[in-house]
This record gives sequence, structure tokens and C-alpha cells, in this order.
Amino acid sequence: MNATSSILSAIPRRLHLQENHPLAITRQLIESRFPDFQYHNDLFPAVTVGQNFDSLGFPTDHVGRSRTDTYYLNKETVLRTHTSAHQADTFRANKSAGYLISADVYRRDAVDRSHYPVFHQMEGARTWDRTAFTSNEELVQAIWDDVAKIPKHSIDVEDPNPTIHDDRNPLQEGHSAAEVEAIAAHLKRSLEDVVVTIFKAARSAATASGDAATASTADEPLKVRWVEAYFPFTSPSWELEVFWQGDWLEVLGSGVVKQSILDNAGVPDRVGWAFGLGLERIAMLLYSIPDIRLFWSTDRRFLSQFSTKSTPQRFVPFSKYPPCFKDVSFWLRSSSSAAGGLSRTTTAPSDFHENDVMEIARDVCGDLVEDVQLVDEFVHPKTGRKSMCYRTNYRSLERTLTNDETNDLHERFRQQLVEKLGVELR
Ligand code: FA5
Ligand code: MG
Repeated sequence: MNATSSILSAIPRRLHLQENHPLAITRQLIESRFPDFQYHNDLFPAVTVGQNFDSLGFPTDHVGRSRTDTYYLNKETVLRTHTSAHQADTFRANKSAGYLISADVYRRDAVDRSHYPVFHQMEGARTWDRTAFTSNEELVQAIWDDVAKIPKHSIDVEDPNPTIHDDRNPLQEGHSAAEVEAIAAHLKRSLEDVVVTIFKAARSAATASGDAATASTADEPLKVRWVEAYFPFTSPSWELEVFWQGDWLEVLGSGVVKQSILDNAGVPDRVGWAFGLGLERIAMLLYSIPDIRLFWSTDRRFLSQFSTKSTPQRFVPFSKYPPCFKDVSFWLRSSSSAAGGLSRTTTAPSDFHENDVMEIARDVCGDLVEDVQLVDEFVHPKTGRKSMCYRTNYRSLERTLTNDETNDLHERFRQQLVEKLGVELR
């Protein structure tokens, strides 16, 4: 068990179901683009290792399975790391052509403004029944007919790669290239439609708010691009990125569902696509919410800004409180010294994992930590010992932190690093 109490306390929050919460509004907006799909919004986050990894074809040595990346409740049970954990069961249970699953997911990950250890994903899938057609050509034609029903858009989409690439993004055995081209087009046009819908809403939100800086953002054209990706449970696979605040932001992963999953789910005659998107990332685009921690705020100044009854308004930040940077430097444990805590059986320096540092920061500081960055790394020329320096930014979303408070947080952070990771402070 490596799930901390602060992580477990997120389970009952169910932000994607909370009325007038920006994540719930974002979910509903996306659902409205898939009116014929079945929606599943109430799946419990504790799943088996089989559901989260095995059923999706993750190799037994995949890093995602490790305790540095995933919260285990016991040997066989994890807090789901993605909504794909429910793919196999949903394909098995679902009689309709499409489904959407929205849920909280849990990952030990970086600390910054777009990453949080608990976030929300929406999974979607659409399949076609091969046996409903007399030939593969007829199936392909039917999929293209469905593509033609997706609303057209006029945004600029960068998509330089071929749909299928023999080495990087291969066709699955038993799939025809024509079928995969049609499925890929349906997938991409459907998800572009989602992003365009969000962007239109965001634009009218910005215009409605009326201030000059906001209005100019609203004039910026939407830029999106498809990039090749890899997932053990889709092939070929792609990610969709949106240009946001000067950088490409990944919003979703997707691909053609591996036939083995559909076979195991008892629907071997179906073919189709699946995607998984980050609801926070989409909501940040929609409302211009600058920091992912805000979604967890119970402050009225945050929550009162969102409502399903009115059209989206751009988020107005409440005054920003001052940052407070503090560094911590330490020597990694050498192979001979032993320590307990998060580490397991071996004591080699390679045991060190940055996610452990992130986790300790979250656990000690909760939402008072905005960012943790590695700023220096150094190997002693004689002893070969490695030293790291991390810079932490302490900043509350709701008030100015006192010196005593940040000093106390930082001291507790330092002590926990020693206790849990066995490092030696410098
Ligand atoms: C997945 O989780 C795959 N299950 C997605 C998928 C589903 C692929 C179905 C193919 C078919 P990934 O780890 O990239 O992929 O996460 C998907 C999205 O979740 C990302 O694009 C991003 O928008 C969001 N996301 C990932 N990590 C975080 C995080 N720490 N905080 C907030 N959002 C995150
Ligand atoms: Mg990804």
C-alpha cells in the first residue's frame, strides 16, 4: 500500500459529478457531442491489476506498473491510473456502438501547473459490427458515411504523418488498410469536433468577459496537431495537442482498438477506435484556468464562477499571492547504507525516483506547493556520490503564506526526504 491519506481523501470528491463544477460542465459539453453513446460516470476507482494493466496488454515489466508510478491498495488492487482500466468490461457489457466513461484517475507524477496526482479522464470508444456487412468494402463505405455525418470545421489541423506506418504505427493483423483509414478519419474528425466545440465556447466566454487582454486571446486562431503515439492497447495510435499559452499541450491519446481486447471481451466481430482525454486540460482551455490545483478548491470565489445555467464565462483569477522559493540539496544514499520508507528491497542509488520526491512534497504541503523542479545535479568526482538540488515554490491559491509557515513546511519536507528516501541533506 503506497496510497497516502491525502490521495485517499480525494476519492469521495467526485468532482466530475458535482453540480456546476467546471469539470462536470466540461464533461457534459463533450457528452453533448456524442448523443448516441452510453455514458458511465459512476465507476469506483479501485480496480484490479488485471483491469488496469493485464487486460490492456501491458507487458509485465512496464514502468507504469511500478510503485513509483502507481498507487497500490494491496498487491492485486490499484487506484486506476486511467479510464482504460474499464475498456474490457465496458466492451463486454455494452450493446451500443459507442460509450463514454468519465472518472477520477490516480498517478504519482510531476508537480507543476498542468499535472496533479488525482485528475479526471474521459474515455470514449466507437465500434462497428463487421457481421452487419457482406464485405469489407461495404463496412468501409458505412464508416465513411458515418464520417460524413460529423459536423465540418475550418480549423487548421497539422497531421503530417501517414495513418499507418509499418515500423512506428503498424496496422494490426486482420485489419485492412482501407478500414483503418476510415476508422482513423472517424476518430480524428470526432475529436477535432470536440476541441472546436470547446474552443468556440471558450471564445464566447472570453468575448463575454469584455476586457481587452482577454479579447485578444479570443482572436488567436485555434492550432491543433496530431502526433504519432504508442499505447499497448491501440494500433495505430495518435495524440492530439493544442497550442496553449505558447506551448503544445497534449490533451488526449487515442487509436484503433487492439483486436485482442475485443476478442477477450466477447465481441470479436467489432472493430473501432478509442480515446482517453484529460478533463482538466480541456477545462483549462475552456475557462482559461491557469492552475490545475484550482479544481480542488472549495473557495466560493472559485466555485461561484461556473454554472450550467449560463454560457461559460472566462475564469477571473482572484488576486495572486506571492511565491516563496526554497531549495533543498541532498546526497543520494550510497549502495551500502540502508533505509526504509518508500524504498523496497535493494538499496542501490538507482532506487531513487523523482516521483518519490514529488509525492513527499504533496503529502507534506498539500495544495500549498505549486511547483517542484530539479535545478541541479552533481556527481562527486572522487566518491562518485550523486547530489541533487530541488527548488520548491510554496504558494497558496487563497492567501499569503507567512514566513514561519513556509519555513515549517520546508523543514518538514526536508525531514521526510531523509526519513523516507534515506538521503543525506547538504
Ligand atoms: C492514457 O491514459 C491512455 N489510457 C489514453 C488512451 C485511451 C489511449 C484509449 C488510447 C485509447 P495518457 O497517459 O497520455 O494516456 O493520458 C491521457 C490524457 O490524460 C493526457 O493526454 C492528458 O490530457 C491527461 N493527463 C495525463 N497525466 C495527467 C496529470 N498528471 N494531470 C492531469 N492530466 C493528465
Ligand atoms: Mg500521453
